[in-house]
Amino acid sequence: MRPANEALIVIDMQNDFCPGGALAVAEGDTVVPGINALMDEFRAVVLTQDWHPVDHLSFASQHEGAAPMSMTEMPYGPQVLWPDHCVQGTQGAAFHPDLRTNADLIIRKGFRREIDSYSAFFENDQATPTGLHGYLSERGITAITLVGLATDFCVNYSALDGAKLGYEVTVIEKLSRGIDLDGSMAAARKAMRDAGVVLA
Ligand code: VGL
Ligand code: ZN
Repeated sequence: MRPANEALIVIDMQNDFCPGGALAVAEGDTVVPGINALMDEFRAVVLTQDWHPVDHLSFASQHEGAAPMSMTEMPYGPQVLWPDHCVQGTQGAAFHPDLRTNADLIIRKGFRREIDSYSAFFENDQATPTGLHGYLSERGITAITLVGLATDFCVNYSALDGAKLGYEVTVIEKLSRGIDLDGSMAAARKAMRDAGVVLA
């Protein structure tokens, strides 16, 4: 059993990010058994859930003529336009059916139409908090281990924000899978390393 100051944060293990889903990550489902087993080691387990309104502005469908996986400019900076995914209340937004959901907290993100939210700590404007930092700090948690989907987006941005907030951050790469859009996997691994994140 890990000490009480350590939390496991399971990022976006949802149907839409698994094979057959709207924004499938290759082999995304293969990490479920390992994540389930790891939950037993931690006294604090948090799940995150990508949770978009049907007209979310990160969806290519909301931008006339835009193709999925193309780029746009939002007021807060560049943004990938995704296929519609993780719409609130749909099966696609539900957790993978085999994922253990006996977590202490489920944090939902990306529910504001105008702002996407990759990180579990801050939305993509880098300013709007999700509340996770308040929760973890009130519980005295100082070290976090991240697993889940996708390595190069939500796991990466959560790890970078966690490091910025002063947490000791570990990403377990074999319990995470990436989208790899235009070299985003290599860029994410370098950014995490540079920020002092341990890639285990
Ligand atoms: C994610 C793209 C869009 C993720 C979420 O969980 O990595 N990626 N929304
Ligand atoms: Zn999303």
